[in-house]
Amino acid sequence: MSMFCYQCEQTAKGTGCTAFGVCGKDPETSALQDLLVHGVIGLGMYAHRARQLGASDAEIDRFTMEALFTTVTNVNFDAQRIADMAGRLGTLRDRARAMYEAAYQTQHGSAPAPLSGTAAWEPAANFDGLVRQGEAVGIEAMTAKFGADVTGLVYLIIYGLKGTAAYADHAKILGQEDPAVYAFFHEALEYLGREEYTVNELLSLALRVGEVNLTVMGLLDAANTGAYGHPVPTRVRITPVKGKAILVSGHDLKDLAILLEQTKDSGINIYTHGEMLPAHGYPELHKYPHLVGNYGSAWQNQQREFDAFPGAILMTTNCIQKPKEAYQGRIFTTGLVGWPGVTHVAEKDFAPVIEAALAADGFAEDGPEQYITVGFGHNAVLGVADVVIDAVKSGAIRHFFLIGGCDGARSGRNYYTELAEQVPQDCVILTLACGKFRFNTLEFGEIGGIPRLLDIGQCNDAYSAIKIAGALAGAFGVGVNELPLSLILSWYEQKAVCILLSLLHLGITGIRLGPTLPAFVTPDVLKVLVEQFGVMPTGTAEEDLRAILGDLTPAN
Ligand code: SF4
Ligand code: SF3
Repeated sequence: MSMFCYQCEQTAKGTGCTAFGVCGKDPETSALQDLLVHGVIGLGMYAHRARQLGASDAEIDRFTMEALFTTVTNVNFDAQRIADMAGRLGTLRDRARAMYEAAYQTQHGSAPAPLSGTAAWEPAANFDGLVRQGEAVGIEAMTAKFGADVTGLVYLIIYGLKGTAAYADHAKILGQEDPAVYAFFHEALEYLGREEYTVNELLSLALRVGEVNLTVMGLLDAANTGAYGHPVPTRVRITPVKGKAILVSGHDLKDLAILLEQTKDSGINIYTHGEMLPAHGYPELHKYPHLVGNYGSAWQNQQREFDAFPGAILMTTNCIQKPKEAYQGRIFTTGLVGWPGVTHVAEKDFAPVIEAALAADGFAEDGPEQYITVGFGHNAVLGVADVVIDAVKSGAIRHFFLIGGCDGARSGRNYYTELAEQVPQDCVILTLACGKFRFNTLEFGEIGGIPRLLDIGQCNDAYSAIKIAGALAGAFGVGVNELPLSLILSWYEQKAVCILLSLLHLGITGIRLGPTLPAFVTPDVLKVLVEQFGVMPTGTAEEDLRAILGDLTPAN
């Protein structure tokens, strides 16, 4: 059985995983994920038409997000769970069709013509049948029909939607939803289901994904800060504390909050891993004394780091990798994450995680104290905007670098460490997402009391970075492109795709993107991105710094 997937940066040979995913995704899971995307397009075709007639359904809206999020890289490798979702998708598509037909009947007094193509898909009766259906509807089938450029653009939109769906799902979990977001998803999916594409329409739809993603990241910002307060600069211990331990990874702050509550009298210490690090900056999470610190680094180091961690591990979202046997019995998934054979905590009763932590050795002694600082969200940074603006005006701060994005395992990512190290002393580095683990323990010092390294948060906190940039531009009376600010981004999976689309939607030019360009961006599409947006691949740290700053000697 073969497969084709090119949705992430580590795709095989830089072109596509064809025999087995570099991420560990097997061909069956890949086919079932393709089927989910196909089915959700058909669902969107009916849901969009129904909404235009005034009818919508909260379960259909939410499931659209969950289905797309499930197919994001490193989220769910459990083929059976994905097959189950495909079955539920069929049921909800039927419900969307009935909703549309009833609304049409009410308004027009007659039944609408049935939709064909993707909207008419009927889920196969069993697992093997579903896999076979998935094999027939993937990227290769589309490329044969429409060519690489159009297929690449369609998948640029699908990947952007997947990333945005992940953020929308996080926001929904904390009670923030916007019907306009669901309406856009169904409209976009309906367009994709029509299979009559023009390059211009696809490009403008891709930018609209970016626009809606901005709205969604705003919702998520409101959700996170509403539930847990605005992040404040917070020192985080990055070495172990003696005692039993649970490590929490992923992006879902609510899962962490629930676990903190359930463990508060257990004597177990809780640590963050990867994208959970920014949680320490939120007052309502930081208040738990047993949230003792951060352990390890970015997701791609998890096999080594989880192996060495003497406690239980909870994966709340992407990015999970194949668990090593050594910790298979003490790693748990929750939410949409899945790995076959790993215990899944569906109902947020983390008792099995707590038991596993108590059964494990825990840390025998304290590690040497070492700290980093997180918590520079938009509220904290803009709270000292006057100081920052004065420092820019006086020349104390020459330039800002946003060095952020997803990390990954492939070589070439040392670029980001080298760049951060070589940024001159009169420049400030803003960072976010998991790429920062390559340099966030280095000592960067301060400029007039402002730390030279400001950790804004998770990848979705790109929203904070955009707010900060917008406020600075406003204060200086210029556009964001005229600010002394350079964006140097690392991408790995589909959340980075939707953030890039948001930046392009905002008209931000001159973004450097690495460590390699997406395989689904064909040379012709790349030409458009270069001509219209000045997107460029990363070079070497020194070349890029010279191109941005000219002289690398600090002015003071
Ligand atoms: Fe390959 Fe990435 Fe797809 Fe996994 S998600 S199969 S690594 S392209
Ligand atoms: Fe991306 Fe997995 Fe790190 Fe949220 S999500 S940043 S790679």
